[in-house]
Amino acid sequence: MTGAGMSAESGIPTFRDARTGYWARFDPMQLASEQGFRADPGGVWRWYAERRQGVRAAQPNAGHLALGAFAQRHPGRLTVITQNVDDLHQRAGNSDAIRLHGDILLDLWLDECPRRGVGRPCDTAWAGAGEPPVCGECGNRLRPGVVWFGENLPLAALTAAEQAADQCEVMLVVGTSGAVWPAAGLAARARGAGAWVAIVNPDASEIDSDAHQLVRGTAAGALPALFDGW
Ligand code: BV8
Repeated sequence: MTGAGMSAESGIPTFRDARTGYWARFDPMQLASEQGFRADPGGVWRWYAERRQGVRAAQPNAGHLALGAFAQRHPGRLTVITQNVDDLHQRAGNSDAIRLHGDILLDLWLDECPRRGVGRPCDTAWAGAGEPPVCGECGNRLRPGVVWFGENLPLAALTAAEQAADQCEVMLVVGTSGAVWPAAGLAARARGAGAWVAIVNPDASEIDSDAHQLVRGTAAGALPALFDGW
């Protein structure tokens, strides 16, 4: 189960790392929420556009590649659950990674199309510079395909993640502060179901007590060593 720290060595800022994290520069509850978007669609859209640029420029790091290589060597033995909205696990070979918080590179319509069934559904007609595209007919806006604070996680993804936590023998929790729920509850769920849980993180997290073993290392440093030879 991975968090933002998994992509830190690919140059994608973590949320809470005080030195570079988004939390340090923006109010995430303001920006990563539906009310924040409705209050300032252009400002939130530009924040995501900047992040999308960073994701597209990033490359999977040695940690992503170690997980991808293991999955190729042992089909069906590794399930990746990620809180991350980038595509680095997928580009490293874990194409079936469970996305708990969606996909930053995807666009969705903000509202149900009022004309569904009576005409062509919403069609992006125009977008002012730095503004989210808008349907010229009904004013519906596009929004990033991520799960915002206060929004439910996709049921299929959450169910698949819970099943993996219930059935796995080992859960590695990599690069998460354990601050965001319900993802943060998956380590305790796996431990409660009998799994051996290890946390890979250079710093303490809010869920360290759920682990049998703490690996004080980074994703790109520790994962290749952990998976070497398997
Ligand atoms: C929901 C997409 C029903 C958007 C994100 C229970 C208790 C308290 C609060 C709640 C609760 N249940 C629900 C809530 C409310 C809320 C929540 O959890 N709030 C928290 C902040 C208190 N949860 C929700 O709203 C969720 N929805 O539950 O729906 C509901 C609805 C309303 C009310 C109740 C229930 C939706 C949550 C999803 C939010 N969307 N992302 C976007 O990206 O813009 S979350 C966002 O944070 C990212 O996905 C990120 O991945 C995620 C979690 O953070 P981390 O991944 O852990 O990243 P962080 O920066 O925190 O930590 C990085 C870690 O990496 C650090 O520990 C660092 O030491 C380490 N690290 C650094 N470098 C490295 C490293 N590790 C390894 N290697 C390195 N090199």
